[in-house]
Amino acid sequence: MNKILLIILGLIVLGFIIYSAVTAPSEQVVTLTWTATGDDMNSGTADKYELRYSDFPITEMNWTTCTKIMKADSLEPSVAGTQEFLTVSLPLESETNYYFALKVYDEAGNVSALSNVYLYKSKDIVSPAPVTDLRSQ
Ligand SMILES: [Ca+2]
Repeated sequence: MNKILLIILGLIVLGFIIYSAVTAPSEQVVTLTWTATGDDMNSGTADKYELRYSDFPITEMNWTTCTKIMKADSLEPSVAGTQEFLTVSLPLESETNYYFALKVYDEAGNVSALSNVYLYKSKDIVSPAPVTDLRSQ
C-alpha cells in the first residue's frame, strides 16, 4: 500500500516538474511605470486604470480591440503626481512590438483620453542554429 502511495506521489512530483519546465518560459515580465493623474485632471486621486496592449499601434479608434491587462483593474490609483508601477506578463515572443496605453477613470465614470502609446520591443530570444557540418577540408 505504501509503495503505491509513493509511486503516486512520485508521478505527481514528476508531472509538476514537467509542467513547470513547459510553462515557465512561455511568459516574459515587463514593469511599466507612469505618473498618476487625478480625479479632476491632475489633482485628487483617480478611481481606476484601464491598461491595454497590442501588437499594433493603439489609437482611440482601436482601443477596445486591444488586449486588456486585468491586473491593472486591481491597481488602486495613487494621488496625482505619484509614480505608479505595474509588472505585467506578456506572451514570450522574440523581437515583437508590444504597444501599451492606458486610460484613467474617476469615481463618476469619467474617462481620460488615451495616454501616450509606449512601444516595448521584446528581446531577441532565438539563438543561432548550431553548425552541423564542421569538418576538415
Ligand atoms: Ca472627476
